[in-house]
Amino acid sequence: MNFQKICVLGLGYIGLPTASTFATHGIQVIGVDVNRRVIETLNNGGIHIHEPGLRTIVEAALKSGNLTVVAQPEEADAFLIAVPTPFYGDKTGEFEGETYKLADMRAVTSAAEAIVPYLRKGNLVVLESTSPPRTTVDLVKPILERSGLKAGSDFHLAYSPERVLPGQILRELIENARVIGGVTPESAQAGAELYATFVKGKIIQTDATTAEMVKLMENTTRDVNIAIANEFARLAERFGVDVWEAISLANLHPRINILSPGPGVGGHCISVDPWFFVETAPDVTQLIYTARKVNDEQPHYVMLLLQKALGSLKDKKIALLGLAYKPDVDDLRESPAAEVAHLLVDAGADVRAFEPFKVDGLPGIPMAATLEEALKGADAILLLVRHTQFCELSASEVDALTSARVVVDTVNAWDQATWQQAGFSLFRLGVGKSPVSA
Ligand code: SAJ
Repeated sequence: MNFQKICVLGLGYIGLPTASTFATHGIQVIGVDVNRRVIETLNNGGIHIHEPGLRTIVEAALKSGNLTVVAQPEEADAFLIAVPTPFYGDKTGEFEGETYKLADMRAVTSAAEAIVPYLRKGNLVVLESTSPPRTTVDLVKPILERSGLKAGSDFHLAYSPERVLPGQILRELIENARVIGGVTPESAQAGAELYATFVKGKIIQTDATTAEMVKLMENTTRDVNIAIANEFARLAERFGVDVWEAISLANLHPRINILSPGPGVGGHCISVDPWFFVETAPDVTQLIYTARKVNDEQPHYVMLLLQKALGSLKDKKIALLGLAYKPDVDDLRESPAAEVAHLLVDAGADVRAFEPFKVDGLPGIPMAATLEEALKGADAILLLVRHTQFCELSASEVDALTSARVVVDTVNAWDQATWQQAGFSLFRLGVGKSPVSA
């Protein structure tokens, strides 16, 4: 197929990099967003998303005239849907007494509806939003067929999961392997031809529901593997073992790769996607459900660890280091560190959080503008994110800035012996040998 003009619906973390990359590869791209502020920001030369290199490519795409940002779709050769699929905050499902979260598919529904008036014979529509299995055939296809055209014969329809890592999006968009699942083999072929515009990784064709499952399976596997690491941490504390040492020894086995325990699982993918399986098949997803629960409980577990180290939390001054959902990013969405902060505030602790990548932090969490400010006068230091700059802090440097003697490290950043020598009691998550068991 010959693609000269495409329409990308949703200019968020995935849609904007994708639209800009197509535009800088010579395709005319109509970028559509329902949020007027997003459109204004982009058209005024600004950017609403932090991602290394994104500003440069968006500027280049706009300057070339290949990218235009508007509120409504128009006729095009292909339509890409890259809108968010979060879960509902207030609606849950229930299976045998256990509640689970429900995907909010309203943005996908409206994006598909917005395409209908512009859909023409021979067009291609690709859904990229992470979605529950069968969304392409059971939700998107019937909406698009309201146009009077039939998917698979009059127009092509495919699902292609986005698998890029935040922080590496622009590189991975081009280099990663890309799966395209069509409602027919011809639809998959049309999708493969579109992405071949810039994808250098392998492009693999399959059916739409397989492609949807692939994405959910990747992130669910990661979630379950982190859950078992978190459970190993609890076991190690019980048995007087250092889980970090045990994991590194187990990982010497050629077929074992245990992930890292920590304060929980955050971000808008791994802590969300497994629910899409649970929601659509609660009777066969006990393991996935339990893993989600283990990871969601982890912030509470960290609070208990701090409580064990410190006694009561009431009015204790806690210097909380890191609020981001993972190391060296400024993204605080679904962050377990932020969840810990909220739990501590609710428990009456006097929290001062320092997040070097976003010093403004989040509403409801008292913030310190600098590390010095957070540490000064603290009763305890709680390390929640493995930011490089925190890993590089030495015990003596910290000693000079604080009167706190209790330090809790949830991410294995600091060496027990060095910190003990500097006069701190260092408690580490998953370490039964630490002062926790003394
Ligand atoms: N985490 C741990 N222990 C670990 C690894 C991670 O507790 O050993 C935590 C992190 O701190 C973080 C959360 O898990 O809170 C998720 O971080 P991540 O780096 O595993 O994943 P994301 O959400 O940044 O990106 C993932 C990636 N998926 C996989 O690695 C399978 C990425 O490729 C996907 O594109 C992305 O989800 C997505 O958009 O779905």
